[in-house]
Amino acid sequence: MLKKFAEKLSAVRSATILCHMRPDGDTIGSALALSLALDSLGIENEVCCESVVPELFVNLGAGKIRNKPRLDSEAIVCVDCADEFRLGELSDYFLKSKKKTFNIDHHVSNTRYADVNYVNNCSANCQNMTRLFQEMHVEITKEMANFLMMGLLTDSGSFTHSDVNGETMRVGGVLLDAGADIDGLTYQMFRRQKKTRFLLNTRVMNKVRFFLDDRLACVIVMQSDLEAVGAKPEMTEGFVDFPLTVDGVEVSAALMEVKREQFKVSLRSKGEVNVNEVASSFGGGGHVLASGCMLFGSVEEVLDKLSFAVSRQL
Ligand SMILES: [Mn+2]
Repeated sequence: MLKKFAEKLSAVRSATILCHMRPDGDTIGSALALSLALDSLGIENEVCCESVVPELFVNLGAGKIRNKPRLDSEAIVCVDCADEFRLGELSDYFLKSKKKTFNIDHHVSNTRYADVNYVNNCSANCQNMTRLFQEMHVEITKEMANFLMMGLLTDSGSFTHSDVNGETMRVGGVLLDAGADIDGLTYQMFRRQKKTRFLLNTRVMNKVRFFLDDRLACVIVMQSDLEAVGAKPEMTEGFVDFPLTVDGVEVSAALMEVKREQFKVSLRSKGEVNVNEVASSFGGGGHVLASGCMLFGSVEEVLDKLSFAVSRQL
């Protein structure tokens, strides 16, 4: 199946590579490595994503990603994208095009929406990309290895998630042999932050509230907290994970004041509580272990609603 995919992709003269909306390291890494692979085969290409690419990835080489396709290409290749609607604004472009379409992905839920599909459930789509390049007899350069490792580190939680297996490590080995700088990437991706984010973190972690016999922990970020240290809302990314490390805490919530009496709530669970159910009861949703919703009212009202909803799942 990968062989067929490789043969058909090698035969196109030009391609538009599409990332999913709100891109992560896996879709970006897959797309940029593929772009270089196609370059080496003399296949003209471009990489597009409907969303603004996070600064972190721009610093790691994602600056060439466009919002809209410009190339009159023969094919479209979607990477790390379970269905065409994950393309966001670009799903229209995909659905209306008469081009030959390709889909290479690792999600179990993938709907095989393209003309040519390669879906293999594994830790990260960059794993599939690595095997694809080998199948296409493309040499994996150091630059490509770094993009692929970026995806692997992102989706495997730096090789710590439960779906990591021997094959994940073997692909990791291929990329290290090709020159991937795992140390440098880890630093850039996970070990550095702006001083304002650090100050915001220490400030809000000082005020974490515990409920339900310490089984629910809530981080609360008010607009006034952001103003006090000069931080931006997106800097709260990852805050919700920290209280979950506390022994006994089953659910961690991060409440972000969007405006007066409106909070964006992120939820994480250790496993006992299905936070998708909690979020759904407020019109939100997500996954069993990670989800989100919007809540309205004063902080105390929102905390009340939330702890009641969690208590019903405990
Ligand atoms: Mn992925």
